[in-house]
Order: sequence, then C-alpha cells, then structure tokens
Amino acid sequence: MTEAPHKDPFTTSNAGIPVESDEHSLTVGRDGPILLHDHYAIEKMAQFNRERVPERVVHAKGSGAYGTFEVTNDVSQFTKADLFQPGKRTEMLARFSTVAGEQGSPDTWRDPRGFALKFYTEQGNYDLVGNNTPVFFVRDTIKFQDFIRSQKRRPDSGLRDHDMQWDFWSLSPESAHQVTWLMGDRGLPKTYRHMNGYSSHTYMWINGGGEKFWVKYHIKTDQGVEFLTQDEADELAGRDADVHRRDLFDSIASGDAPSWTMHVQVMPFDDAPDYRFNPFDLTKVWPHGDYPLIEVGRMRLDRNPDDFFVHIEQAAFEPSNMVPGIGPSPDKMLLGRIFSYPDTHRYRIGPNYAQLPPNRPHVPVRSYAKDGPMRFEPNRVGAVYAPNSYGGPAADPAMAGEPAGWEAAGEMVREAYSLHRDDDDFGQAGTMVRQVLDDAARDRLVSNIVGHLSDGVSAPVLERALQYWRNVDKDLGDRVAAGVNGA
Ligand code: HDE
Repeated sequence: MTEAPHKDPFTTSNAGIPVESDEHSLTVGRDGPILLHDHYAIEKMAQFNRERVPERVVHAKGSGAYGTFEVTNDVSQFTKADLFQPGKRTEMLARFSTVAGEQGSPDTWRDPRGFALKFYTEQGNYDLVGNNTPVFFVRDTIKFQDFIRSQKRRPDSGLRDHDMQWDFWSLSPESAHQVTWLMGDRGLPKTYRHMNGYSSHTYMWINGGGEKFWVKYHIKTDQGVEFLTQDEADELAGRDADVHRRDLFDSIASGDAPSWTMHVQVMPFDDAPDYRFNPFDLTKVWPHGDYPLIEVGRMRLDRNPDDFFVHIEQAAFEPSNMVPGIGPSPDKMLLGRIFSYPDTHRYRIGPNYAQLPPNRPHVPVRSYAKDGPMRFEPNRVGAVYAPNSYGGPAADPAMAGEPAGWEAAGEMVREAYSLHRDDDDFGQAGTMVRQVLDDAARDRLVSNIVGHLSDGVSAPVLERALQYWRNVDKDLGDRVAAGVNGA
C-alpha cells in the first residue's frame, strides 16, 4: 500500500504521538459503536471539559501585553529599587480590566479599570496593581467584599441591580469621591490606551541611605485621556463586547505601541502625621500643589502575548511583590490586598502559579518551596529545609534590605482611621466637581448620574442617593434631583 503523503505539521496526541484522524472516532465497521480504547477521541473530550480555570472573582474581563519600562529621570535620592535607577530598562507585563463584569462582559460598561503592572526586575518581580482612578470606594479591606457583591448580581434573579449599588454607596459615604470619578468621564475610557493608571495606595520608598518616603504613583497615558459618552459606550457594548481588547491587540500588532509616563508624588516620611488629609486613606488624593509630580520613567507595550490564556488569563499580579527599596504603607486596603492576591492565585491557578510563563521571574528563584501540583521547576537549592549544611541559600538582610516598616502602638481596636484636619467623606469629591471638572464634564456627570439613578432604584434608596449628591455639591445634587424627578 503506498504511504499517504506526510502532512506537515502533523497532528499528535498530548503525548506527541501522531494521530490518524481528527474527523472520525474509532468504530466497529463504518456504522458500528465507538470503541472505549479510542483514547485520542477521549483525550479530546476530557481535555475540553477541563479547559477552564475559575475566572478572577473581580477584574475577570481584561487584556494585556508585554513591553518595557525605561527610567527617564533620576529618583535614586528617594529609592534604591533597582528598576528605578538611572538608565535601567526592565521587561514588563501589563493587564487592563474592568472590575465587576464577568469574562464575557462588554469592555465598555461603566466601571473603574484595572491597571496591573508586573516588572521583571533584577531583584525579582515588582507588581504595581492599580486602577485608572487614584482613589477607591472604601478604605478598609474588611468592607471590600461587601462592596463588590453590591456591584455584581442579585442573589434571587441573578441580574445586576442599580438599587443594590446605590443602597451600598449611599450607606457608605466614604465612596463619594470614587463614585464621582466613576460616574464621570473616567468611568468610560475610550480605549485602554487612552487612560491613566494610579497606584491609588500610598507606598513607601527607601533610598540607599535607609531614608524613607511616602509615594503615590501616577502613570499618565502618552496617548492622552479620552473617554466615551454613555450613548457611545452603550452602542459599542452591543456591537463589540471586546472593543478595548481588540484595540489594544490591533494597535500593538500594527506597530502603534502605546506608552505611558510614570510619575510619583513624594511625601517626606515625617510629613504624614500632620498632613491635612490622612495620607493612607485610599479615598483621598494628595493635591498636586502639596506634593507635585516627579517623572520616573516610561512604559511602552509593544508585544502581544502569543497565547491569551497562557499569558493573560494565568497572569498573577500581587501587591505583595515589592522589591528592596519599595514597601507598603499603613493603608488598610493595601495591607489586605497583600494577603488576598496570592491567596486567590493559589485557588485559581494552583500553588505553583509563580512558575507559569507570565509569572516566573527573570532571575534565579532560590526559595524553599517544593512539590505541589503542576510543579515543573526542580527544587534547585540542594536542600529542602533551612538552615542546612548542604549549600542551600540563606536569607541575607543585606540583599533584602531592612524591613520597610513604621512605628505602631496602641490598644487593639476596630475603629475608623484617625481623622486629620481636612478629612471628611465628601470634601474631595466636591472639590473635584467644582474645581477639576469643566462645565461640559459636569453636565455629562449629571446626565450619567440621572440615567443611572433612573433605572431601577427604589424610592428610599433614591432619597438617600439624592442627599449623597447634595453632600458632594449642593448645586450638583439639586441638578441630579431635578433630572431624576423630571423637573
Ligand atoms: Fe483588587 N483584587 N482587591 N483592587 N484588583 C483582585 O486578585 C482585592 C483593589 C485590582 O489584572 C483579585 O487576581 C482586595 C484596589 C486589579 O489580574 C482579588 C481589595 C485596587 C486586579 C483582589 C482590592 C485593586 C484586582 C481578584 C480590598 C486598585 C486585577 C483576581 C483591599 C488600587 C489584576 C485577582 C489582574 C484583582 C482583592 C481592592 C486593583 C480578589 C481584598 C483598591 C487591577 O484578590
């Protein structure tokens, strides 16, 4: 029998064995039963049934790309972090996302956007996991889960529900600043390329002399901030749920690599106790007049992943990844996130997630972790316990740097942050409405709020929401009330 011409490339099973057919199962005669030992047909069905990992419980819909970060300004007086030293170029990964929508949800729903960065530095991975807004809805990690549930789906109908959203927001006045951002233009970025990123949290920087500073990151798009109106967003949501994913992929594929310029605000360590706002309260910004922006460097995304699931669905960003020269702050939300992200990765993609391509550092890993499902990097340390006398690595404070900490004292309590001189829940939101937004932006804000409140919000919740907006700004609140009541 003459051999059929070789197909090149030819299909194999997962075991690399050439297969006869992707069209026909193995049967007795042409019309007979399928045979149990058709392991290739079974492999295809079994693999298919196991293709999903749980989607992210928040930020499920996202897109990302690889690129580089290059330092453009000398900030070594503030931090010894290797990636921020003059002349440094660092490979990186970015993932942008919506918050409340599931994996198949539209890119253009009104929502903050995740702005997650992973830098493959020479001291291990540094992850800066921010959003496209500088503040957040709540200021204590214990309340985050409740907030998210109020933004997702009702337990009875499985439907999203503006009444839940406004019920939570109007009972949580600390949300006002972020909700003002959300209902404004930043809640509907035109594309992922046309939005800024922010650390939101305050972090600590430590310089080579051990001096500590508080910093907030601002990562400004070089494409310019552009937004969609509610009508444009609604139309796109119906026409192309993946419009932002498509835009990012196509712009990079066409060589139009988007870039952002990173800045920081730097607060001297000792300014914090007397600063007019609690500098660690995630619902507050530091007015730029108090601490101006200082340029750090530029990130440029110029490489699409060659497999979306491998590199983006399995990407594991974690605020706990802080390299020497960078540390946390007393921000209760940040401290909660430092636990939560590795926890969610272990659940979602397994305990060896750090060995996966998007998560593996570009430097040798010498941890004492071993075994566990899907592990494929051997334990290289020559020993599986410390201390040991067999040449295994030993912790080195000189390499790790002194603990990035601060003094703390007092009884254990469950109470709100201490209030600084200008601290309240509505002040900065009101300042934003009156001093940052122009007339057109204020008009769009009113229209967006009216539209949202007019869709399924019950009377008692609506009453509270109208007072919420009057607390932000009396004139704004009156305009919203007039819009909702059809006056
Ligand atoms: Fe997240 N957040 N978050 N978050 N978050 C997650 O981790 C969490 C918060 C942000 O593209 C989860 O990998 C807690 C603030 C981004 O893969 C989870 C709190 C900010 C992403 C989680 C917050 C963020 C996440 C779910 C309150 C901006 C997507 C999936 C303390 C500064 C990262 C995951 C990516 C994802 C926990 C609040 C940004 C559940 C406990 C504030 C960009 O671990």
